[in-house]
Amino acid sequence: AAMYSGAAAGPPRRDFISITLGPDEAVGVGGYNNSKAWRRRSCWRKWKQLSRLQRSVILFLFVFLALCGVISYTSMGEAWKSITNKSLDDQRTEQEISRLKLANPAVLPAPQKADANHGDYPELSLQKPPKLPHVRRGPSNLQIKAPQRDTRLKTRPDTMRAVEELVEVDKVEKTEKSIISWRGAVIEPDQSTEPPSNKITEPEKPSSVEAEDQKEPVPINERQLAVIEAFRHAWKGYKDFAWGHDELKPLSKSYSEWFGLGLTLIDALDTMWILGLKEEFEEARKWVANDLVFDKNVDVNLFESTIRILGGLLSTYHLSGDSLFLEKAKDIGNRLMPAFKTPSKIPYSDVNIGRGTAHPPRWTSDSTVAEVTSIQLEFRELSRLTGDEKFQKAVDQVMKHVHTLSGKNDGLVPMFINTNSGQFTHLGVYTLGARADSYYEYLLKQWIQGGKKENELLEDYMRAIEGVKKHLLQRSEPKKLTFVGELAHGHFSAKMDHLVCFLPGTLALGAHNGLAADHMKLAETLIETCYQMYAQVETGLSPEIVHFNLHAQKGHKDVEIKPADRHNLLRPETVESLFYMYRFTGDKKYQDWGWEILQNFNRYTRVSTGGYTSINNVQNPSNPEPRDKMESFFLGETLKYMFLLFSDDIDLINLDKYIFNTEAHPLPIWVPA
Ligand code: DMJ
Repeated sequence: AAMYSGAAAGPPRRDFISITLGPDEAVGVGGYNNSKAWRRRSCWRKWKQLSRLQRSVILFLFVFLALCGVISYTSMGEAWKSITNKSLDDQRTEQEISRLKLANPAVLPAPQKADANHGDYPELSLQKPPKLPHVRRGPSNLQIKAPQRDTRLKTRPDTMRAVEELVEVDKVEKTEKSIISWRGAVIEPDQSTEPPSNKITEPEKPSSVEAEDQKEPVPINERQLAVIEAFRHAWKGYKDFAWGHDELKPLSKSYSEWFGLGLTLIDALDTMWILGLKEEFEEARKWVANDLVFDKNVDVNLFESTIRILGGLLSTYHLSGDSLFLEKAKDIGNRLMPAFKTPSKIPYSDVNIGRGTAHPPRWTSDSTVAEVTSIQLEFRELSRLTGDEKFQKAVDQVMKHVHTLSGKNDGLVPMFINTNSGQFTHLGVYTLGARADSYYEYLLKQWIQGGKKENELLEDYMRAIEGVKKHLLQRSEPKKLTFVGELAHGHFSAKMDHLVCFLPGTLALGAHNGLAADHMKLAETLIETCYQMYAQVETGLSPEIVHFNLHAQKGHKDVEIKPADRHNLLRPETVESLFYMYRFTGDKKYQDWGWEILQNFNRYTRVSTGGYTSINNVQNPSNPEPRDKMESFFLGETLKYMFLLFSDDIDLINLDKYIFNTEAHPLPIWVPA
């Protein structure tokens, strides 16, 4: 057998070293002995048989090959090492880049130490006003981008055609540019919103921001595009005829003033941010920076200005990271504080924000229960951001006081409370509609905002829902729709305000947060009822109030409408609940119902020259009798909830991280899930 290349049996040639095996050693000849000892001995014998020269050459070759091996191993190793190092360096750079990307989003500064313990309520996680750059956005590749396609929009009465056109444009543009990154909209509250106590006991959670940031952006769909189109149409009217004023009067091409504070503009700020309307947002921001002045001799309603103005500024601050909005929020928050200077600490309904005086309405010293108990999310957040606990103290005191009051009926509250005595007045009337509605909503939402620790709030909420079940639920005929009626001095009334349609969404939110599963069941039946309040009406739009039929009558539907109640103010509650229901169930029927409602708003309330109007008669499709007013909540709430309803991106305002105030302004949950 050849030992070295080129070696063959036969006499050695000069330039070859060959080993010739004797016939007795050839495999297969004689007996085959392949034992290790035999092989070792046999090799040694061969080696001995070699000439000196042959042995030296073999040894030389051995050493030579060994040296080559060592040299080439070292140089390969170096090359390998540098390749590996380079890729590690690259990875690090990418991580740094992504960290930098993440540093830009609306990030709150680390919370300060809270030194006060507020009884049953969680400690304030106070924060110093952050030092933030003027306007902070995600890095260019992540920045929220106003869809270019919008500039090509044409204003057409027929929304479907407009949508088709949009979709066509979208299809073309999808090939031209990257999809808008909604993660890039930085809709992400900072993890550092946790109260300090939690910071100490709980380790920093792995940054979900980082993980989510790497998610594929969810593209905007056709229905969302239709919402953007509707918003831009509404905004056009506001901009052309009511810029800087409270509300647009789209038919008379003018405006109405309530507080004289640019209510629609402020209410719509975070909607523009969420919809990605960057240009509009920037323009509105300029107005806030240059023209929004709170030092005005004007009476404002404490509740309305809290939920719309304070709430709107706080949420816009969180989404954009722009400190301008926090400064403005502090300003209005401070100016509203005189409302709490009452004998009972139950605030007055009205405050003069220029003079620093407050008063109840002229005819009474009562305040509305829903109003004094639905300002808490905003004032508590203001305390957390400013480090000034006075805001939270004032509103927590109201809740604690209401918690102890008598006059409730299985958790259901009357509609009025006296600012002198602190007692409920007009006892015996219980509703989940006007004047009581958001009391129930804010019990649950404060509990969630504060990290589910404030037991009194939860107790009051759970008891109230039991009260609703016991006293206010009935079923209509013929469709057997479950609805929430009213109780007046022991008498049940089958009347339900459209306002009550916030309830399915709130119940679903509670169930999502671990409360009774039957709350979700109830939510499902109630949202069906709210939808029927639209579907059973000629225009497909709900009236302000309906009365349900308790007895089947030939030719009668479940829903009856009184002449005085047949207006529609472009309210959000049903769409709001549809949004929650879709988020928590994924059932597309909720999106379809919302889509029907949007189309009917476009059919009956859209004004061709810009804007949408409330209408007087939802029962008359040929003349719905436009009222000539676009409420600020149409932009602040209705269109925002529509856009969120149609989205399949659960991180577009993640409900485990944000809590919506009653005007649809998202505020961070202090201890996000
Ligand atoms: C809004 O101002 C708020 O949603 C409030 O809670 C009820 N009324 C309007 C919308 O209908």
